[in-house]
Amino acid sequence: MLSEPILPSVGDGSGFQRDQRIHVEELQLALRNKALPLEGPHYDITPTGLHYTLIHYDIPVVDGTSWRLDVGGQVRRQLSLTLEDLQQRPQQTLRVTLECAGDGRALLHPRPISQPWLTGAVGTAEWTGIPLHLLLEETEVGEGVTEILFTGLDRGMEGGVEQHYQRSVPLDVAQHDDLLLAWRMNGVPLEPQHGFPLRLIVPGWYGMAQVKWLCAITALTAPFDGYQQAVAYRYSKARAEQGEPVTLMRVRSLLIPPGIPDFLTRMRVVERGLVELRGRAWSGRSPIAQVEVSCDGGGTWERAEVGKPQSAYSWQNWHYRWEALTPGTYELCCRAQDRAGEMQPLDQYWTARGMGNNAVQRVRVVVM
Ligand SMILES: Nc1nc2c(c(=O)[nH]1)N[C@H]1C(S)=C(S)[C@@H](COP(=O)(O)O)O[C@H]1N2
Ligand SMILES: [Mo]
Repeated sequence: MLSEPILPSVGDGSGFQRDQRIHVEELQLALRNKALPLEGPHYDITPTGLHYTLIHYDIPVVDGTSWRLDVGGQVRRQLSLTLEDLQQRPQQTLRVTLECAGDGRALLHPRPISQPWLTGAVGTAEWTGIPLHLLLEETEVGEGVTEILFTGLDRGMEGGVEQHYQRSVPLDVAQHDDLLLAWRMNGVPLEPQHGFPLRLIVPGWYGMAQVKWLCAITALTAPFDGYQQAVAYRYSKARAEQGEPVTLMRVRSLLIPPGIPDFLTRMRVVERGLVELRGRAWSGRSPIAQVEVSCDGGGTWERAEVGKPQSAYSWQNWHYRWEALTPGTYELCCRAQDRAGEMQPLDQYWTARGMGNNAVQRVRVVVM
């Protein structure tokens, strides 16, 4: 049972509903799971301390020397590997943008109650580890295997179900060259909150697939129907409806708020003149085709300059010169379109669990 909502939200100056009250439990989650600050997209690679985090239960305390990864299920050769065993195998480093599927949830009206992300449940890091397909080849996945299941050490209750955090990916996805079992983030061992000692990286997919604190990999011959797969990460119009599974990141962009902020409201104050607007855009399906900027809340749009992809899986930068010549109040927006033709909507993308809301970001600015 949730407590009575007691805290009126004051908004972040970006369209957050002022009339909706938040529950203390949402605040509690928000303080455990932090977002990338909106100035964070200045960095190509997000400094680890600024990378968003999402942890369903508790961060497990893991002793790296006694830890093992068990690979089993429908396989020819079962494996039980130490971290050293894994590190002696071939390694690969990939720059990957991760985003939580619930990013933008707290901007929804009505607001689904869960981790109340506004914007910024996103970050980009360099992940180093062993390509998953090498381990699958070594263990020899057996006949009839359709999915590979990943189990985290963390345990908790969710929707009344006691569980380890678990997710599966279809076999053909698991066999892709670029999935990693990563033990390094930005050149150093994973920090506890990011999955020490080992996590899965599934480039292009939303965060829920990137299982942290991995302890087991299991080859399955039937669809995994655990909570995080069959219930939690679904697109549906009602909680009772199962809906479609959440997979690849939907197209999205962020704008770094210009000028200086007001402490409480985060309203921006900008000096009159030419203002260089910058931001990032990404999509799990394809590179970005274009980014547009609006200075009047989405009424009129102009093309921004989009930078080249720095890797197949990392966000792209964009910039736009805004001629802020007339004092007044403005609402800045940016919207990206990917090469698959998907474009961010002006209106919210509402689903019962608040997944994949990629509506355009809004930044209120006063030009002095
Ligand atoms: N074992 C485990 N893995 C997990 C989670 C978790 O709670 N437990 N959260 C997932 C979700 S929902 C997201 S968005 C990403 C966040 O990864 P990060 O905290 O490293 O940014 O981890 C995923 N992997
Ligand atoms: Mo997430």
